[in-house]
Amino acid sequence: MSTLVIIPTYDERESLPVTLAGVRKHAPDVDVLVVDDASPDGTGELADALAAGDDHVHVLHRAGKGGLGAAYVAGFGWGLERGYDVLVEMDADGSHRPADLPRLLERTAADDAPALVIGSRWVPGGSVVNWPWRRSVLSQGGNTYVRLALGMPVKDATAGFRAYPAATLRAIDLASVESHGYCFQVDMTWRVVRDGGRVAEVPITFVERVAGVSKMSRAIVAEALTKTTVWGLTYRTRKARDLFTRARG
Ligand SMILES: Nc1nc2c(ncn2[C@@H]2O[C@H](COP(=O)(O)OP(=O)(O)OP(=O)(O)O)[C@@H](O)[C@H]2O)c(=O)[nH]1
Ligand SMILES: [Mg+2]
Repeated sequence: MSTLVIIPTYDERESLPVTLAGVRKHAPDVDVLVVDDASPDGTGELADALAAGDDHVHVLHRAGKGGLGAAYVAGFGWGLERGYDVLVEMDADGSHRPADLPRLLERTAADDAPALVIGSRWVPGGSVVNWPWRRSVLSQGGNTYVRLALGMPVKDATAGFRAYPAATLRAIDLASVESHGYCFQVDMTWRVVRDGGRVAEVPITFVERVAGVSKMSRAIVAEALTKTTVWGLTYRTRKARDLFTRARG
């Protein structure tokens, strides 16, 4: 089975080489695609230099900062065109441990493989290292809200370490995915669940970045909150309307 690990980067000069080396060590057979949005700190050029010395590493350059979601959609397109069987999302900043990657891939390769495998912080066995309590509360509170608003049985829908069988991504109209930050992860999860896809959560240890700057912002949290609420209300209204129509008809 051929696997592509997609790593979006924006100013990750310090972290990227460490993450890349970790992936190559723990999953030597997989290919890696770095999707760089013209990082001002030169991460794109660094990625090119690393790719020049390793056939398993590729780089996709984009013109400017377009958000995590757009970077992944471009990376998915690149990977699907080339026929990869499994496409993995992974941060460059060290938060997603390459050591956890083989367990994620194992679950994806199983006979009864689900439509999506999430590396989850909020299932038994999962954890977060070095987060201030505020970040923890935000993530757990956000995920509880997502679960209730969308009625989706997923503990960590905002998680960014995940593996998709190609068939799952082919069934999604990727061009219509407009979400940017964490919201992109919720959006994708919701699309899988709405289409009847099964989601599995594998516990991971999430480690707060030690170098570089977080791209998390108030705008990203607001986007996730607003869109989740709208999706939940739209879905419930539609379901209620269907029930009503059926009862009358
Ligand atoms: N190509 C691209 N990558 C991005 C963009 N925004 C964030 N990233 C990358 O996406 C990954 C996750 O971003 P982070 O800054 O770690 O954001 P986060 O993980 O939500 O926030 P923290 O938990 O605070 O680290 C990192 O590898 C970033 O470099 C973007 O606009 N374009
Ligand atoms: Mg991060």
